[in-house]
Amino acid sequence: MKKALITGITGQDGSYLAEFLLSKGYQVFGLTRRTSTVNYERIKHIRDKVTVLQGDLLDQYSLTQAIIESEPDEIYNLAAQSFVPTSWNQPVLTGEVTALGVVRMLEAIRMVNPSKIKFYQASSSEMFGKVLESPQTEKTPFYPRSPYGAAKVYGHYITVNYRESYNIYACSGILFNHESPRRGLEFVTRRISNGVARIKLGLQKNLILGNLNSRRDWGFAGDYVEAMWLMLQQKTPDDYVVATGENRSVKDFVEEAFKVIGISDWQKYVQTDKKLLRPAEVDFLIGDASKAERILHWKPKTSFKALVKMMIEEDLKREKENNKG
Ligand code: NDP
Ligand code: GDR
Repeated sequence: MKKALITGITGQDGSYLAEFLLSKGYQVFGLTRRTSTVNYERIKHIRDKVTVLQGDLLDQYSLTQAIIESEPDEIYNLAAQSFVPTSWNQPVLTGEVTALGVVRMLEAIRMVNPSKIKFYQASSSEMFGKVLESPQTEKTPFYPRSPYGAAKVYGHYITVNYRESYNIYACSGILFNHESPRRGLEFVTRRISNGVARIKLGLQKNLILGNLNSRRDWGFAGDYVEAMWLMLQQKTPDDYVVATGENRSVKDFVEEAFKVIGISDWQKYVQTDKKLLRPAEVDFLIGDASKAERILHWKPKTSFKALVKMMIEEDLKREKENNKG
């Protein structure tokens, strides 16, 4: 039985990856940080099947200890301060967790078992930022536009560097935006799906958003975790872009979401607020995942329309449940 350690198991991707690895017969360990209120909402359905270890990307000793205890074949480093706007409010914390957290994890591997443990780093299309070419590939130069993007660039290069310096099997997955009903409520797609569901149920009148014109390459998180795993099953470690190759604006997402609940004049319900604009924006992202398709035989399975529908339906169910009686 293979063993995997997932940092960020309580997050969106961590929960899907844990499910996926359990279905492949893995013994799954998850690193969670201490909080005053326990936060296992996304993994409550598999809580009895995974072993939770306490640790924090800010704390070197706890990472080393988690590896010694779990003896993993594979480590998926998904933990991060992952919300871009927060990275302007807390740039130092973002650097500590999202950038230096990666090298702490790699150092822990180097200390415990560098020849056995395979490492996956959750890199991001935010590294491309103010894009220098389109579509973006593994060879496109980086131009991050936020403290978060800059931190991910460090995480990416330190992963490549540990592979080249110490021969560690380390991969960086450059994943474009991926969403799901488990997405945090602060991210735009979930803000839209939840807001639209609440409007449908008469619980909310308007949806307030920021920049409606930025464009993203949106996929489904459940599809993307398979690509993470595939990267660690190859003969040699490498870096891969994971994307759908399609891009849409925030406005397109809003329009499609309102369509699901049978509303075509969505403009009546949507307002914009300048406070939600960012100091520097990433206007346009579109990924070229042909390397992942060629080598990993990975392709996205869920269409944009199906993703929006799935998110609205889940939010309708959840809001009905929360507001019954
Ligand atoms: P989430 O924000 O949903 O999850 C982040 C996870 O990191 C949570 O489990 C959180 O724990 C944990 N975490 C945060 N800080 C620490 C810390 N100091 N020590 C230990 N754990 C910590 O992110 P996603 O699941 O969406 O993303 C997973 C990874 O992929 C992230 O690294 C993100 O930056 C990256 N990424 C995501 C993309 C996306 O579109 N979703 C695209 C590209 C990259 P807690 O529950 O306690 O807050
Ligand atoms: P992003 O995701 O910054 O791409 O990072 P987010 O959903 O926050 O923003 C996408 C785009 O939507 C615009 N936008 C809004 N965003 C939010 N959050 N709230 C709003 O009300 C709103 N209105 C418009 C934003 O300006 C932006 O252009 C995500 C995270 O998961 C990162 O961790 C990950 O690395 C990248 O995706 C790839």
